[in-house]
Amino acid sequence: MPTEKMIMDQQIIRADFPILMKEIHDKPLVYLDNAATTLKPACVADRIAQHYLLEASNIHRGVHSLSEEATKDYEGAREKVRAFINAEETAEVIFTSGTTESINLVVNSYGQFFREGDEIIISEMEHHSNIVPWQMICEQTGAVLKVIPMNDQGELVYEEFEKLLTEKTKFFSIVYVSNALGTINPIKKMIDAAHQLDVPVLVDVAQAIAHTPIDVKDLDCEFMAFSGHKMFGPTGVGVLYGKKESLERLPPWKGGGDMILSVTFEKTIYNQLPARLEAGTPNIGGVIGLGEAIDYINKVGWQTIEKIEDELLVYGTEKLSAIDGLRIIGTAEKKAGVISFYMDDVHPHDIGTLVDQDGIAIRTGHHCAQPVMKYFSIPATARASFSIYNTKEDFDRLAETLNKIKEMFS
Ligand code: 7TS
Repeated sequence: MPTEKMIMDQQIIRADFPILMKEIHDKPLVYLDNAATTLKPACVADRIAQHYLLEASNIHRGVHSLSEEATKDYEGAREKVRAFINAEETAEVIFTSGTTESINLVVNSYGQFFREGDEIIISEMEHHSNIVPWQMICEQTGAVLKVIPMNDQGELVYEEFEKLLTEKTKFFSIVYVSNALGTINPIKKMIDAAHQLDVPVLVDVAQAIAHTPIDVKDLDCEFMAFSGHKMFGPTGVGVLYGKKESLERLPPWKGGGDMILSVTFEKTIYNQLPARLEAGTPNIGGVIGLGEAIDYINKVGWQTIEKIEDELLVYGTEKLSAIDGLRIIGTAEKKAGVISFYMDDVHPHDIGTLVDQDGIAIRTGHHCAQPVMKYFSIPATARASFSIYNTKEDFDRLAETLNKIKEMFS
C-alpha cells in the first residue's frame, strides 16, 4: 500500500468554492485577500444551513432530542479541533468569537496576576489585537510592555529577544506568521527560551492555522489563538487553546450561564473546563461550521496545501519582483501565504481600487499592524495573500494589471 497521500487536483479544490465562479466588473474573480478571510467551501455553508434549518437548538441544557443532538455536534467540533492541533484533551479547547477574543480572554484573565514593574514581551510585527490588549492591561496594572525589534527583511532580531527575557518577564505573546509581512517566526525556539525562565507563552496562529500543520504538544506553548474564518470556516468563531493547568489558573473572565455549577447570592461555584470559560449561549452554528472546515482541510491534506502554497510563494514573488519600481515588504527567509508590496509613485489604496476594476481582490492599508508600516516608513502596503485555490494565473493577472497601473502613473 502506498503511504504517500495523493496530491489533490486544484480544479477539484476550486470547484468546492462556488464564489470562484463569480465575475467582478465582468472579469473572473481573482481572490488574493486570504489573510483577511478565506473563502468558504460549499460543505461549510451547507453544514451551517443544515444546523439552522433542521437542527437549531440550544446546547448543554435541554433533555429534548434536538438539544442533545446539537450538544453532540458542538462537542464533536471541539474534538475535531483537539485532534487538529493535537491537544491532549477537549477541555483544553475553548470556543471564542475569534483570535481577538482569545487574546483578550488571556490578557484580562491572566493579567490579573500582573504587578507594577512586571514585563510582558511582544514583537514589532504583531497584529493590533496582540498589542492593544496588552497595553490596556499594562495601564491598569503598571506592567511594562517590551517589544522585540525586527530587521529590514522583516525578521525578528533573536539576540534582542534574548536580551529582553529576564527575571522580570511575566508573559510572552508572539505571532507565528505575520499578516503584514508573511514572516514565519521561529516560535518553537522562542517558546523554549521563554520556558527556561518559566515564562508562559501565547502564540497567535491566526495566519498559520490554514497553511501549516500545528502541534501544540510539540510547540509546548501555554496558550494559542486562532479564528475560524481564516481557515475556511465562518466568521464569529475562534479558539483559545490552553494547557489544562494553564487554563485552570485563569480566573473566569465573563460570568453568566453555562460557566457555573451553582449560584446563590452568597457564593457561586464555577463549572469545570471548558464550560468555565464559555459563558452564555455560544456560536453553536459557527462552531459546527468550524468543525466542517477542519474536515475539509483534512480532506485536502497538508501535502496538497503545502505544495500549492510553496509553489505560489516562489512564483508570486518572482512575478511581482520583476515589476519595475515595485518593492516587496517582508523578505524573510521563511515566509508563508503573504506578499506585501509597495510601488513608487502609486498609493497602495489606488492600487487596490484599480486592481478591483480588473476583478482582483487584494487588501491595501496598514493591515492592523501600524508599527510594521512605521518601521518601513510607509503609510500602507498592498498585499496579495493566497490560499489553496489560487493559481499561477492569478499572479499573472495581478502582475499584468500592476504593469498597466505603473504605466498609467508614470
Ligand atoms: N492576528 C493576526 C496575525 C491576524 O492576521 C489577525 C487578523 C488577527 C490576529 C485578528 O483576527 P480576528 O479574526 O480576531 O479579527 N488579520 C487580518 C488581516 O490581515 N486582514 O484582515 C484581518
